[in-house]
This record gives sequence, C-alpha cells and structure tokens, in this order.
Amino acid sequence: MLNTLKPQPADKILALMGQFRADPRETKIDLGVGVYKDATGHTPVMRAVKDAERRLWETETTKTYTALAGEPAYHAAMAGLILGDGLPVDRVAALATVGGTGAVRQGLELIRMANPDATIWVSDPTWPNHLTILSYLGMKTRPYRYFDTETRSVDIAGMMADLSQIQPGDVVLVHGCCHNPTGANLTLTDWAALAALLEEKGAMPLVDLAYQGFGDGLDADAAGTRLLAARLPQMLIAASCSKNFGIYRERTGILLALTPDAATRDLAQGTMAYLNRQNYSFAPDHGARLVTMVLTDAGLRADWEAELEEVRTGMLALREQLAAELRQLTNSDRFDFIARHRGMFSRLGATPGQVEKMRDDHAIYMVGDSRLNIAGLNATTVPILARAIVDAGV
Ligand code: PLP
Ligand code: TYF
Repeated sequence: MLNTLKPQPADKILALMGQFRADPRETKIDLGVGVYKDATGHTPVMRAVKDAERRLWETETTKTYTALAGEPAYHAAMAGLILGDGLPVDRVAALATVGGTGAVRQGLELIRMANPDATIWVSDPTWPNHLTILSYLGMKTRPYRYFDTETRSVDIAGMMADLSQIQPGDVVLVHGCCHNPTGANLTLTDWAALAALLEEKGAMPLVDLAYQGFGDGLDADAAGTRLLAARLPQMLIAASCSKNFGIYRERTGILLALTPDAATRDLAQGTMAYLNRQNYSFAPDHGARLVTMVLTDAGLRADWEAELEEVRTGMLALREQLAAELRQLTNSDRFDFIARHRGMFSRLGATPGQVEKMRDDHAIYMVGDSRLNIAGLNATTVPILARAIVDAGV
C-alpha cells in the first residue's frame, strides 16, 4: 500500500540548509533559513529563557498533562504581549499550539469548520508553508498583490484593489510584521485602510505574527494587529514564540480568536480545544511554561526585553551597513530599501541566475527568490556580500 505514495516536493528553504552544510568552502555565508544568529554565527539560548529553565528544573514537581487548550496563564501572558493593555479579555479564546505553524494550521482548520467555502487571500509572495498547508487542507486560496518589485516596498494600491473583491466570510491572511519573505511592511495608515475594507466587506483577518520584537520593537510590531483588534468584531491571530524567545525546537505558539461576544468566545474556545484533541491532544508545554515565566516575572521580562532589543538593533545596524556599502559601490541609492525593510528578511530582487552566481562564485547562500536573512551577516561579511551583489549584476 505504501508504495502508492507519491513523492512530495522538498521544502526549498530547508533543502538549502543541507546544501550549505555540504559546501566545503571555509568562507561560506548562510543567509538562508530564518533563524537568528549572532555575529559568531551562533543561535544562543536567551539569558532569561535559560534562567527560567533553571528555575523550572528546581521547582517543577510533575509533568502530568496540562489543559487541552494549554495553560490559562500562558494564554493570558501571550494575549497581553500581543494585544496590549486594551485587551478585551471576555472576547478572546486561546489555544496553545505546536509552534506558530501549528497556530496557522489550527486557525485555518477553525475557519474551514466555520465556513468551508471561505476563500483565503494570501499576499504574493508569502511564506511557502502558508500555500502548502492551504492546498493540503483543500481550501480556496487567492493571491493579493503585495510587493512592488521596482521600489521593493508594499504595493498598497495593488493590494487594496485586489482585496476589493473579497466576499463576506472570506479571510485575509496578513503578516503582522517583518513580512516573510520580502521584509516590506504595512504602515499604520495601510493597516487602517485594511481594517476599513474588512469591516465594509464583512471579511476576517488571520494575522500571522512570527517576529514580534524583530522589527521596530515589541509594541510597534503589534500595532497593526492591535489596530485590527480595536476596529473589527472578529479576527484570528497565529503567533510564534520561536524567534522572539529563541525557542525554535520547543515548538511554542498560540492561536488567539477575537470574537464578537462572550457566547461566541465560548463556542470558539470549545472548538479550538476540539481541534487540538483531533490533531495531537496536548500541545508541548515546556516552551509555553518558559514563556509564561519570562513574561510574568519582572526581572526575567526586563532581561528578555533587553536581549531582544540587542538582537533587533543588531539586525538594524547590519541593514544600515549593507545599504551604505552598496550606496558606495554602486554610487546610487537603489539598495536603500534594505535599510527600510524590517525583520530578518529582505527580498533583494535578484534573478535566480544571479542568486546561483553568488552561491557558485562567493559561497553566499540565499533562498532562490533572493530572500536573504540579515542575521546571517556580521560586520566583516557585509562588505563581502555587497561586493558579490554588485559582481552578480543585481
Ligand atoms: N509564520 C511565518 C511567516 C514564519 O516565517 C514562521 C517561521 O518561522 C512561522 C509562521 C512559524 O514558525 P514556527 O512554527 O517555527 O513557530
Ligand atoms: O522562512 C523561514 O526560513 C522560517 C523557518 O518549513 C522555516 O520561517 C522554514 C521552513 C519551514 C519551517 C520553518
């Protein structure tokens, strides 16, 4: 029976990790997978997370099951981090998930249960896993214009024009901040226009928030999400703790559902717990517990925020350096978009041939669509990349 299986296409980003490892050149530079790395190329365990782990080891007396939807303390801490002070507690349902990917998956399954005919509108381009999960679930999908390949910024006019076709009951999947793969993000004015459109059309947003704290800061990165939450009766938020807590392999995420009233909240909460039970029963607890400890202990939280801020400003400095280097080499400002982008990624706008050339000639690995991970650089490798970009004729 199993011999009837059809081979599935590999994940290009993960495949690139393997190619990089296999490259014997000592000067190789990994700008592929979206994992934060410090200047030495190491992905550290954050200080506050390590402290929380120590405390947990000392105090944890049982590892019996938690609640099916996850611990209420985790829900509250994460809802506070994402939605801020004005949190409408009685309208929020929450579900601990297997990473941010699990939150996206459960969110889409929840939508499918509520409205199997919903069309899910996705940015063009978007994180490839959005498309493969949607296809796997058999959900209707349509792209909306997002990236202006000339300016390398958001094509807001194109986006709004495409989304003017959304129907009541449709869902718009938006990246909360630090858009993957482009690095180009909505302004608050854009978010307000999106909120007005969704309200007018009776459509719902699903916000994928995987990089809160990596762009303009913890609150600024959630500002668009909070604006939607303040203006719309309902929305879904799929958030990841992988990046901002550096706990990738712990698989920690959350799905939040903002509902019009407490009765719908209860309905959504019950259905979300049902979805966990059908898919894997309980989500992993270790990462969620660490996150809860860090967010609710003043000392741990201050230390976490400080370290996250170092990570964020470090990436911004690399962006500035790369843009400056390219300004000098090309005697133009056409790469200044790199300094305007936010998060780990920028889409350079190179052709697949140019990406290949940078890999062959300089051992620089970026994703085939010319997405580069800024955190894969350091002050020494920035000039090497800038030279390679110019050499490749980008
Ligand atoms: N959404 C986006 C846009 C991402 O880039 C990622 C990956 O890092 C995720 C969701 C989910 O990440 P994870 O499942 O590792 O928490
Ligand atoms: O886009 C990235 O690089 C990150 C990490 O199947 C990632 O989101 C990449 C591929 C994948 C899961 C996570």
